[in-house]
Amino acid sequence: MLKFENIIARKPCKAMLEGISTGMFSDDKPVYEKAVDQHQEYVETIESLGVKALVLDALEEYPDSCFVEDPAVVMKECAIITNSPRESRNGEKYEIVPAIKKFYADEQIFHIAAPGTMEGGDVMLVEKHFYVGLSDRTNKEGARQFNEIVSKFGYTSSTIPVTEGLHLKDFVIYLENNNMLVSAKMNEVPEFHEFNRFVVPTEELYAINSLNINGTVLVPEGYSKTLEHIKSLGYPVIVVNTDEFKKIDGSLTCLSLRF
Ligand code: CIR
Repeated sequence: MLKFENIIARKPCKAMLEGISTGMFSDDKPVYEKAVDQHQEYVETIESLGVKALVLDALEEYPDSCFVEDPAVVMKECAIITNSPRESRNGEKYEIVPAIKKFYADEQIFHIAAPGTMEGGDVMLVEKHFYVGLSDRTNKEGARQFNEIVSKFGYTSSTIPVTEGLHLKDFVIYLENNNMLVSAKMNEVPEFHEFNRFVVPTEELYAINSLNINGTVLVPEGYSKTLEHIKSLGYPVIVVNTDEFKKIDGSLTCLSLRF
């Protein structure tokens, strides 16, 4: 099992009201003050599981900058700075570097370069294999460069088309111990058939993006069927309210880099 010692998070900014939204989960605007409280609760919950948190200051220039999972992909051996194709998010890749440099030496830091694009929400690690979603945010060239980098460290990777919405991890999550949460569509993907899959009911789609932190699974508030399933697999669970982030398509994994 992956053992995380650190997370990097970034406080939400007031400009999050202008964050990008597909309307996939809600048409409402987030309430900044509530988001601040929810963010703090998220960080404290992860800290309560024995993980150290580096919490970065809010960045008003980038409405979606609290979603630090997207501008970088981190693992024990290296960090990869990604390259968002969305103009309002692309500059986050520069802003995350100082935090990354606190943990990684220069020779451990790599970059996805144009014409390659990628966001971390499309990258899912299963043991030593990365599944990389090909989406509106991550293209084939980005996935090719990613493969070249991670293969230096003994990882493999393959691509999975994302056709339902934003990122791969909105539709499939690996919970460890061979367990996966999937959408009905991801349930059909042959690469995932070797896993013990739970098809999350359509009305609970947001709960796919649950997050295993060192054996305990954080589950978004309000999704009883998925919660009961995760409990039945034997995981201790903690329910976390991320409703304000959900309004701009942000879920649990998006709010941290974990390593
Ligand atoms: C965006 O559309 O970029 C943000 N509003 C949401 C990003 C969510 N990130 C993630 O799932 N990793």
